[in-house]
Amino acid sequence: MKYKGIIFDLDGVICFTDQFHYQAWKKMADETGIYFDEVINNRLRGVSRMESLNIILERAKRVYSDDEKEALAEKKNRLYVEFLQKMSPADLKMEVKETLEALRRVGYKLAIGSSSKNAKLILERLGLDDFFDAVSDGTNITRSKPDPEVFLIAAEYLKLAPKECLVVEDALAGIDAAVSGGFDSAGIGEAASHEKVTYPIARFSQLLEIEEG
Ligand code: B16
Ligand code: MG
Repeated sequence: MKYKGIIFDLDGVICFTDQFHYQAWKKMADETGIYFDEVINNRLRGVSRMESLNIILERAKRVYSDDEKEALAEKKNRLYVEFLQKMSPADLKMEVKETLEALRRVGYKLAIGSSSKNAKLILERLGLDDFFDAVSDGTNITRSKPDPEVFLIAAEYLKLAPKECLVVEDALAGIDAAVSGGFDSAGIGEAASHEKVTYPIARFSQLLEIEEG
């Protein structure tokens, strides 16, 4: 096997909570009187909560204090968590579930490398709380993607070197993070077009072909 471990981004790879992020940010922005749309939302993929807010505030008509920003980020998160509470194992795509199980059978160590502070809640809602060998997320990092910290910590949790791990990402910032951490990567969605991605893939199940190749 070319790799011993696989580190998965969560949002956009294992689950699809983009619309929940969008709707929660949109409500916060509308109530605060700040313009926000799906194009701006695309720039928030893989980016931390506070950095996402800073991007949204580029369209604000005044400067917000740190305390005000905390309050806005908390408001968005409360709305977002309400959506997450409605998720269930039925929201885990069969293709994702079966591929993860097949990769596990092959003998890979499997980890999560997500910017989200809600990663453990999402895994629990999907019925994946005990599935991964390690979870590195927004609660154990000080720098968000494109910094490689979240993936370096995931590799450390797996007791593997970056070269022994493959990172799976949907965000351009996530591929940048993988590259600067010394990881090979598989890019899905927008990340498949990154010029430095090792394996562009169109479907999650193609990870099984990488293992064979
Ligand atoms: P939270 P990922 C990222 O998750 C999302 O893509 C990004 O849109 C979000 O702002 C970030 O998590 C922080 O999420 O507010 O829940 O801490 O793609 O790195 O799994
Ligand atoms: Mg993502």
